[in-house]
Amino acid sequence: MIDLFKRITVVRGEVDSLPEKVLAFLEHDVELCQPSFIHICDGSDEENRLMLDILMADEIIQTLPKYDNCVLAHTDPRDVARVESKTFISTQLQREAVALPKAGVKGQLGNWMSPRDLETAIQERFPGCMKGRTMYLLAYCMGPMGSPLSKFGIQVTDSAYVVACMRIMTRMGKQVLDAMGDGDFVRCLHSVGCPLPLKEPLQRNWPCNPKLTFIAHKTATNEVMSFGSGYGGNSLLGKKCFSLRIGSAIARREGWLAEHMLIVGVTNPEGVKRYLVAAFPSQCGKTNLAMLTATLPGYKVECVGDDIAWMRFDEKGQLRAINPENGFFGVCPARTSDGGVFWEGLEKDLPEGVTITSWLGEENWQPGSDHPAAHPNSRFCTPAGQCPTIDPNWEDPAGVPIDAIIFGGRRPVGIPLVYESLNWQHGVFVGATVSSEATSAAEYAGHEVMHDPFSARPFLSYNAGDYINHWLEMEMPGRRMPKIFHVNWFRRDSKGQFLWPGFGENIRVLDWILRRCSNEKDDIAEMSPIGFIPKQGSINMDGLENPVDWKKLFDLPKDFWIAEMDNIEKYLTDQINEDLPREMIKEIEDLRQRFNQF
Ligand code: TSX
Ligand code: MN
Repeated sequence: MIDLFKRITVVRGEVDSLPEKVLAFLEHDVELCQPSFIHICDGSDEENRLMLDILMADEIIQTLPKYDNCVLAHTDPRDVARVESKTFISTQLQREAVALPKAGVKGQLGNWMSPRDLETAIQERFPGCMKGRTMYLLAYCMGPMGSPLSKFGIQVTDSAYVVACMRIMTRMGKQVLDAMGDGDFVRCLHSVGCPLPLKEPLQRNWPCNPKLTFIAHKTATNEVMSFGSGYGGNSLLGKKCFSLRIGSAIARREGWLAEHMLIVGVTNPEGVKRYLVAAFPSQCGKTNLAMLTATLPGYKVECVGDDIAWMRFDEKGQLRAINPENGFFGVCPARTSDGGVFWEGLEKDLPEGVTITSWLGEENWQPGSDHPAAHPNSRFCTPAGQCPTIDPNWEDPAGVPIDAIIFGGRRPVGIPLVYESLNWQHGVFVGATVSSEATSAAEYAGHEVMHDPFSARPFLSYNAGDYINHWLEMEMPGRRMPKIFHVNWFRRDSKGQFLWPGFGENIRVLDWILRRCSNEKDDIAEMSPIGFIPKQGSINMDGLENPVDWKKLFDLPKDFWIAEMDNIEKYLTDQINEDLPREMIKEIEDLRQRFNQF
């Protein structure tokens, strides 16, 4: 046995029984972080109870007695979101990681760090960072166990909160170590960055280190290093770090797609079921769409995933998708005095006499207060299998067949409810030019429309020009290319009123989209400069509470679009410059041409 472990108490599991490569990884990180204890996670219920007991004792979580097996954690108010400015991709050459912007332009498509600077950053943070704490080692699988599309990861962390959440968000435990054998895995190191004894008192008992927070990815070697934050997006490394950033780098090498997309199955009244994926920037209600309750009779929407899709063409040329995750990490609530949860909009449903405690701990928070009860980025974490509308095929190792890809954004003006791209290349252009009113899930504020190519801007791990190229290269003879659409639930009239009721009524748009994918003989679309748009009356509007103004929903104001095209061209050429595939320049030219003739 290695000397290193003699000085450290292994409180659970046996380091000797670990696969050789896992042991080498553990050894390296033990030497670096110097924990006092080691715990090899087995993923059992008993272990989970132990994690929750530890978190209760540390007063990090409290139970919510109104529900079974449900706990609430309040974080340090400084640790509530992903931190894009502190998220880095490290590669030998800068241009591998980020596109070279035009001279004098600040790049917005990711932060690069040189291997030397990364080493310095690591040495400034990790040595001794787990002193006095337990290092947990957890083996996990992204994707259904046994699926050829799944991938393994190992995360070491000093947070019991992370262990408990990773057990929900991934397939985690001993069965994964057994299945992995001496196979490959993504190496993930996480520390909250608060060695014991503490140098500063904790805020709300939540260990974190906001000053030194930093998340780095070595895409060439499948490694993630995250320091200083316990917030899910920064600490549950299977999700954004592995499934999107490392995942898309692997996908590029291996010829598949790792995308920031929900996956749903839609069944129509004839019983025909089709699957689609959709990408939206933050604050567009992606999880709401993934868990849609259809208002049209006879339609059913079932959820495969709400955040990430791993997609590959099979040997028959059919695109198939898996959800690499095992849980949902959704936006939610504040606590009520009866041990339940509350979120903005549920004021009317509060039982008599029940009061709300805000996320900052103020009791008797009142609806209508000048600040919200829940932090706008507060989250729940729950197993996907518990979703009432989970798709029966959600864990199919082969993945589900995908017929349509939807992009979308929150666009108050100019962009119609739905349109279909003219072909694959035009669809890639539609994805590359996604924009949306700004987000609160990251550190931005305000309401300007921001570009978010493929809704993946915060998750890009290689040059955006190469990313677009990779999408273009998906099209090959013998492949049945899915149709690509764009939707906008958020168009407003001149008085600021939403033109589309949204939510469950969006099934009407999904129905139109899937009819377009079914070679239906009915002629339901017509050509426009931006692509195919629905023929008037071709979207089922039966039973809508209020009539919709078709003309305003589908109008293509020429002045808006001329400005939009200038804006798109400037953004793509400013940001991606020499690395922009010429196909995108061609698409802008063709779009201008089509508007000229319009
Ligand atoms: O999630 C939303 N979706 C997708 C649902 C499947 N939201 C909420 C966004 C915040 C995350 C929406 N908000 C949607 C939508 O389709 N549409 C809107 C805008 C809207 C808001 C309120 C109304 C209508 C539209 N109310 C009435 O029409 C009465
Ligand atoms: Mn997401």
